[in-house]
Amino acid sequence: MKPRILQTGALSPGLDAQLAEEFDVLRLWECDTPLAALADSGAPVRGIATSAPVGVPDDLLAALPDLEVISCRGVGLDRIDLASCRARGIQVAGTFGVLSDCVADLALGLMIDAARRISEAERFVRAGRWSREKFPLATRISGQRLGIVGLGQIGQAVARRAAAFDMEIRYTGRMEKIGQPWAYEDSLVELAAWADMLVLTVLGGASTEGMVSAEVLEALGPRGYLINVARGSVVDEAALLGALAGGGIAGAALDVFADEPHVPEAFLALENVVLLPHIGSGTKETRRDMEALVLRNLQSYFRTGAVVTPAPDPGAERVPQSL
Ligand code: 8YV
Repeated sequence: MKPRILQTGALSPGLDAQLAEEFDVLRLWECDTPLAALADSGAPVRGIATSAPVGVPDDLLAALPDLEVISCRGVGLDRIDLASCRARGIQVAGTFGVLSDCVADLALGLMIDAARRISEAERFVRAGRWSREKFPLATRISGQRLGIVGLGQIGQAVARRAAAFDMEIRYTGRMEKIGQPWAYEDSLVELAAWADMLVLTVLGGASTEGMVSAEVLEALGPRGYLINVARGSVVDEAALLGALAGGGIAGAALDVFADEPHVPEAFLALENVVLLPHIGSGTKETRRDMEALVLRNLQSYFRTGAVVTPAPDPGAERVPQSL
């Protein structure tokens, strides 16, 4: 008999079809009353396939007493209660390893876009302003100082790329990483004060909520840029809006927001911010690899009892805080 799993939302036509072939899938997003559908579902639900932005809501987790495994498309697992999964012996897998390059590529793109004002310049040309006005000078990124917040796989991939731009690199995080060539700074405020650009590649969730505060933005200062490819929750959005509008920082580039897909109106009116619809891992190649891993984690669990790319242990003494 095929193991019964629950899918929280459509992932891709290919993966949805593969999941349906291998498992007895309860498609939650097609149910009018999802929790009632669970009660009627007959066979116990043993697994979940989900995506990082959706995660597993707490009421759903509580409604699945037989749950054994969660396979998530993505690496930011802040919408899954890892501690309670661990307490219940539920294995949780993310798509670690396969999206770091793509997210780092985008971070570099955003760094260049924000500093060189590429999106703004493009809007300038499209608006027919070139023949009448001069486009203002931008800021060089080569040779500038880059502060990375969270030196996990993505942060390291950003650092390697930035090194090719002769950038000076420092990082902060919960702990110093042994064996890294980049200088560690234990205070985020100090890192921001040193840096020309601050790139966020840190995990979301309670431990990092609002960590880029008004104080951090003030330290980054009027010549500094903030790049966020992590989670919107890491930044105090009201403080960021104030800093962008009032010249407290030079600019920002954001792929993520606190309440996606809603982007606060006030951002839309600002020229000095690049706004993207959470596309860090959004390439055909990376999504194909992520989807293969979502499937492989479930297959591996049901064949061997262990997922291939497990989430870090939330009970570990020093839990990594980086994506
Ligand atoms: C995607 C992400 O947006 O990995 C993450 O944490 O947020 C992104 O890769 C997501 O997984 C798409 O479903």
